[in-house]
Amino acid sequence: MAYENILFTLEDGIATITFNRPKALNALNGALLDELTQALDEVAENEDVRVLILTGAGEKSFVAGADITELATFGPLQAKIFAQKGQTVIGQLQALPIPVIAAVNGFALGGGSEMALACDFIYASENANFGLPEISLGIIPGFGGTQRLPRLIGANMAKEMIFTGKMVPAAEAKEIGMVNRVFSAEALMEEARKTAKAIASKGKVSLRAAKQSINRGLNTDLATGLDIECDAFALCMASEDAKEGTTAFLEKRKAEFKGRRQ
Ligand code: CO8
Repeated sequence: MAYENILFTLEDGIATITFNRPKALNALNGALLDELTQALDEVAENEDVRVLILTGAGEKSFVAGADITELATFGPLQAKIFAQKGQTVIGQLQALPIPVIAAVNGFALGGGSEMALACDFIYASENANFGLPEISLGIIPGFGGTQRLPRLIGANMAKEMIFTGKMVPAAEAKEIGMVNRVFSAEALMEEARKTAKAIASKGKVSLRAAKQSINRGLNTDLATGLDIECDAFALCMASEDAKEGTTAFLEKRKAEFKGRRQ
């Protein structure tokens, strides 16, 4: 379908969703969130998609947060509906069975940081800045920031970011474990695509099992997590991918995964 607030491309199994409101630094309004919901449905339903990359249009911003022009008009009920809409679509993003990379090319503030936090990992450009500035607006993060950030970087670091609302530049975000790698602005998308391509060459079934094991295990105790891993491992062994991967190793050739869902 045609989108107005995002761009959607698919090439060699790698889908890219680009937040596309550069004049408002790609701020998230209701219309954009609705389009993102539809695009994520498209991604989930299309078996050809192996990896998803999220990025922002223009050179300045990934996403500068929720659209404050829209936010400022909300009463409590509208705010709740908007927060639920954001949390639902970000939950949908996190629940995608395929790997998702955030390529953060500039500001990732408020809902922008929260969007990136729901991806599997973050690559950033040197000029990227992360932050949860809601406290300076008299509100708090409402798209999962108070929950996902402490799970990633620890409660104390997350509290410092959320209580001060300060921006954290890319290099520091890498140091505290929020970002995996930092590249020049020019190299960011190429590097994200290179990694996406390497991941896309692996088996779809085992990628899905690994992602689900990690995500479900993070929210449980070790013993339960290990049970989840055992079950996922056993299911993998029933897949064509596992047959191909192990046979290819024994035949001393490169595995060719079909990427079929089973
Ligand atoms: N919403 C709407 N418009 C925005 C936003 C935004 N979040 N951010 C920037 N813009 C607009 C500016 O208004 C400006 O528009 P115009 O040219 O028409 O005046 C344009 O983008 C360019 O911005 P600036 O001129 O301000 O650019 P600078 O380089 O000077 O500054 C900053 C860039 C630092 C990013 C600055 O724009 C800024 O501080 N933006 C706001 C960042 C922010 O506070 N984000 C958090 C929003 S709240 C949030 O995300 C909560 C999520 C959960 C909500 C759930 C509850 C309902």
